[in-house]
Amino acid sequence: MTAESTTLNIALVGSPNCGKTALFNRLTGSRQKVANYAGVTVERKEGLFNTPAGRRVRVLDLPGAYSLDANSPDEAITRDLCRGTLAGETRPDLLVCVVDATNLRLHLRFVLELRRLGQPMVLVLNLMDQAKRRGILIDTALLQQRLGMPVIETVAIKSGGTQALLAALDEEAPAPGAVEDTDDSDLHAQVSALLAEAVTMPDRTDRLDDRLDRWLLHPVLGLVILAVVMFLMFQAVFAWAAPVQNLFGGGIAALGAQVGAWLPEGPVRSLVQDGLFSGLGTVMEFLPQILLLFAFILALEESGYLPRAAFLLDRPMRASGLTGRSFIPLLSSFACAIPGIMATRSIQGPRDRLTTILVAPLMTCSARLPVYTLLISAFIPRQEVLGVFNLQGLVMFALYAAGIVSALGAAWVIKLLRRDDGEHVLLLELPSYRLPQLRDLAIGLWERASIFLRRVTGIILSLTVLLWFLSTYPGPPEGAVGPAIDYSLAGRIGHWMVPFFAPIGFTWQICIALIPGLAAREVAVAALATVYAISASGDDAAAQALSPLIAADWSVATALSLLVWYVYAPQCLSTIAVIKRETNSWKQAGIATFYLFALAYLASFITYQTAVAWR
Ligand SMILES: Nc1nc2c(ncn2[C@@H]2O[C@H](COP(=O)(O)OP(=O)(O)OP(=O)(O)O)[C@@H](O)[C@H]2O)c(=O)[nH]1
Ligand SMILES: [Mg+2]
Repeated sequence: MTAESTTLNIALVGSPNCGKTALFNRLTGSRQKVANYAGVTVERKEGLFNTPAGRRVRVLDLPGAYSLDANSPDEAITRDLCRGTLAGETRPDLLVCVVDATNLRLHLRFVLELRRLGQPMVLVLNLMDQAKRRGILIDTALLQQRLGMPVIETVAIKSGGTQALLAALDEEAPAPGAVEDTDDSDLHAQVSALLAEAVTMPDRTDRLDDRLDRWLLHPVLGLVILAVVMFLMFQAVFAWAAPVQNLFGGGIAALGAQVGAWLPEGPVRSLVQDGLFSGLGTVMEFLPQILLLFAFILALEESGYLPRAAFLLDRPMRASGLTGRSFIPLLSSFACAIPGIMATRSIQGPRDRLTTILVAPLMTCSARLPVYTLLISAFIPRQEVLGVFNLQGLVMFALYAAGIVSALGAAWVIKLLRRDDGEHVLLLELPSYRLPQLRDLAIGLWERASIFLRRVTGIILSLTVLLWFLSTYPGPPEGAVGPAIDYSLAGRIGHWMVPFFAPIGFTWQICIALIPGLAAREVAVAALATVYAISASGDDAAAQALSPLIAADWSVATALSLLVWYVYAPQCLSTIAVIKRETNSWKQAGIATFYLFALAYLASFITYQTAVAWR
């Protein structure tokens, strides 16, 4: 039998945050999400690669688990795969058991537990660079002998850091049962014995991590620092991105005017100018801002700070019926609720998990940024507050805060309505602090930018063109007075929706924009731009920027009401679909849709009526 003739099936198993996904990416050249906290991977991922000797290997990346007693849905995948009971998967030929070499005391226990399964295994000591830097000495030969399996050192983040593993895969896999473990003494005792023999820890205990934690985990100071970090993030997204964004927007508008002037008058020109440049261009402008937000989130994810923030927030969050465990899923929801909702798979308690899923859409996702930014720049004066802050940035922060506070409130209500299934103590592994690598950040941002561009050129483009079509046809009848769009299908739908939305101050143009906004929130902005550009083209042939148009057309009360609407509105069908999938229940998806919609209407109503009465 030659090495090429069969595919070797291997699975990467081990405790959370030991670098399994980093190894997987290095081996297969893929770009699965890697971050410095436990529970990043929640689904199995499959990849293929060839060893230097030409052996074909199929590798599974699995969610991290501390033991085979799974508590959460993601850990159950790992448990079932190792036991060979996972639907649609055969038992792997070789378990590649990965551990964090700086954290052997915690991670070796799982290795010993896995060894009892009696399957062919190799042990991979990852993060060897960190272990060496800290002066941790590991006698791998001795470890190999005591464990009865090959022990390999890797550095998953370095190119060539997996050579030893690749070489090991080229050797014949050990026969099943060869490493059968008969020692049934306490696993903890076994780990201690192994460590005493094979590992020498450095004497120096005062590490940078501990010194940092003294500040960052301080019950009062820690919370203050967390608030400052979050605040800086939002202020930056608004204040720092603005110049780049204006430049970018200006470029798109200038290009639109050029192309428009070059095209002959008629429907094609209207489509290109009103649909593509006004509609899509308005969304494109937000790329710098969205990337800045992601840069912040990515840097936080790699730094190791997030689990600490979760730890700090555990107590305050318990007051509302959540725990610190929900923090990371909720923070991811700032990017998009979909990965946030999927990240809840690492939450143990089913009730905690459901609550987190139901409130995740209240976190302000990046698709809402265009809507917020547009309205804020049109209606909120650019003023300095207290010399350092910018009023527009403050309003943005307030909108994010409103989302967070509402999420906590909603969780509190859900807690009242549902019986608790017991308390869950927060057990979190605090990873080492790490300076985010520029290269990783760049890759992460590139991924984000391409997702955004794919959205823009896919769903947003098609909906914008569709909306342009509906807003243009049918054309006005002979001798019609008033803007042509009033006679179009979209215009009629908008007018037909107005009575329902008038109490919250929405104009018919807003009503039109709400519909395509269901598919992707950014489309609401593109839709408004298209509708206004078409409405304006009668008297003002050159397509205008949206912001001055709405500033002239809407009252401040309407603008505020729309801002508040977007804090709550469940206007994203994909989110509802993911809630259905993750809870496996139409009822929960229905509850989420209904309560978010009701909250949105109520909050907008209060805002609009108060703002009108105020003036
Ligand atoms: N210095 C160093 N960092 C590493 C190494 N391998 C992984 N990392 C970092 O360790 C962190 C965790 O890596 P992941 O690959 O996401 O860990 P995982 O085991 O897949 O984690 P879960 O999916 O949560 O189970 C990330 O911040 C990586 O950049 C390594 O060999 N050296
Ligand atoms: Mg992973």
